[in-house]
Amino acid sequence: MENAVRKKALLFTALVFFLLLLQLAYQTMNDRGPSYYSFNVLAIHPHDDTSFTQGLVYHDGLLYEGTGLYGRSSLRIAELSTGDIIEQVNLPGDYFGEGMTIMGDRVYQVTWKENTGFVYSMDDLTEIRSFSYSGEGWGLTHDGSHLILSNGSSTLSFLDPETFQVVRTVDVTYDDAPVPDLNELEYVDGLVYANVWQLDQIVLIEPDDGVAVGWIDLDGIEGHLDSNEGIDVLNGIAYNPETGRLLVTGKLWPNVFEIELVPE
Ligand SMILES: [Ca+2]
Repeated sequence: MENAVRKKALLFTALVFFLLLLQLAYQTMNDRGPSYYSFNVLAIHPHDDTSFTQGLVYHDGLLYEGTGLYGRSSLRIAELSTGDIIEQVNLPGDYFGEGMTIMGDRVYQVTWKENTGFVYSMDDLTEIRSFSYSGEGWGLTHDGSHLILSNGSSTLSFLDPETFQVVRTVDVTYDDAPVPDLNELEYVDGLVYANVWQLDQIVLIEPDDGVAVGWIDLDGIEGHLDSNEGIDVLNGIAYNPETGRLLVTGKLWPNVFEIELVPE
């Protein structure tokens, strides 16, 4: 009898201990602060230094890029390793091209203040249709179900890829303060990576609640450029899922950098 009681007490203690451990593990997971990364440059590729980069996506050894400025906006496909442009379509002169993304076999591209987006076939950039949306267009990516659009504020909009209606929006915050100037985007492993306009910083965003869960500090990356002459700001994030590396560039930059993240 005494043994049975002792066994029960032991079991109960073990259970309490297990539950405490579980709670501790759960707390550790949820209390985890933001992650901070610096970078290592692993490869440097050529990039058209007349390209005012606004959107960048990697796919099968190719770099898809949307470029801006009135009269110079385009969508192009280039070989990553050589920078050679394989396909290019130019936007009408009164459209300022902005972010682009590849979803399924289509390329979506938005424009800055023209409230117009374009859909192209992925292979040869044949225009399939155009669409309208309200507000400015800056960066564009997708999470597999919705297009994700930035507009220079701290708000991301999730759009239905067929109707282009806004399904929901999320406000991006870091330490409970808004993170403004969100620009070029890339969806990587469940997070939205965003260039912050005019900063050498990429913010990692939890798309459900907009909380900034990490930062990549790219300060000093411009020192790796073949030339700094006439360059504009960092803008352009692509992701190679085969290597897990990010590809980053900037407006009018002569290079695209393949980088790995270094936890700080
Ligand atoms: Ca991108």
